[in-house]
Amino acid sequence: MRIKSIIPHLVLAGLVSAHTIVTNVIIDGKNYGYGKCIRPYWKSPNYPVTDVNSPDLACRTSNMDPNATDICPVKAGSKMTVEWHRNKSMNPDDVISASHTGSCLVYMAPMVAKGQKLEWFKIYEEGYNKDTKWCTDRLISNGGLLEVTIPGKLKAGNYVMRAEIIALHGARRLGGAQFFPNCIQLKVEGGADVVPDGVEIPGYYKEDDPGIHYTKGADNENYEVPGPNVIGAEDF
Ligand SMILES: *[C@@H]1O[C@H](CO)[C@@H](O)[C@H](O)[C@H]1NC(C)=O
Ligand SMILES: *[C@@H]1O[C@H](CO)[C@@H](O)[C@H](O)[C@H]1NC(C)=O
Ligand SMILES: [Cu+2]
Repeated sequence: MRIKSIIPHLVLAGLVSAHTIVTNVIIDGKNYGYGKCIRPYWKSPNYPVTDVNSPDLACRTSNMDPNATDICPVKAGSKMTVEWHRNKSMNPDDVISASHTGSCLVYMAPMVAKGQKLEWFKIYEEGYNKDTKWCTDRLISNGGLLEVTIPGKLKAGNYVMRAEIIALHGARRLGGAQFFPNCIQLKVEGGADVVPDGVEIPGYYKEDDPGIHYTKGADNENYEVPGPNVIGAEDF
């Protein structure tokens, strides 16, 4: 039983092209290009994190020094685009394997020095919708582009944005969900004085959360995206 459940994962892990990263951001009409303002990738950039307690669940990197990465400016209340692809070719047809269906989540946290705790609040989530199906399905048909709005009342300053895909194709097995987070460094301009409370990642996710240990099927419309609630309208 155990061997049977492990083999499909190894087979999938071998298909590196099946996986995904945030390759670039587009802010205020400017495409910053591959890797710009994104915390350094792993050696195999598009591999998933599978251990919810791994420090890599934060940003899929071991380099959490803010000074290792540029910071891109963005206006509070504006929309920006986070782009997902399998690799730096950034081919619109190459977003993530169609088999890797799952949810999309976007968090932000005030930027802190290396070694200090990032406190993540959630600004966006998308699970399953009966018309557009899984968030990953919509992303694939959208060429990898995910649009998010920076809360309009956010206090100006430096933030880390954590954009994440949780692929659920293996999630019926405990520990089988695949996490694809990447972190974008942003300088938020304008705004007001709100800094929502946040949670710790790793820490908040448990491997048996209903949105993480999940069997896809007839009940997909009731799938609950894991993590804290998206921050309320009063913060937008
Ligand atoms: C990106 O992935 C595609 C499809 O898997 C592959 O054909 C291409 O060579 C890869 N490009 C790079 C730069 O790794
Ligand atoms: C980043 O660089 C600035 C200026 O050189 C320095 O003051 C700060 O301590 C550095 N931060 C970290 C986390 O190393
Ligand atoms: Cu995979």
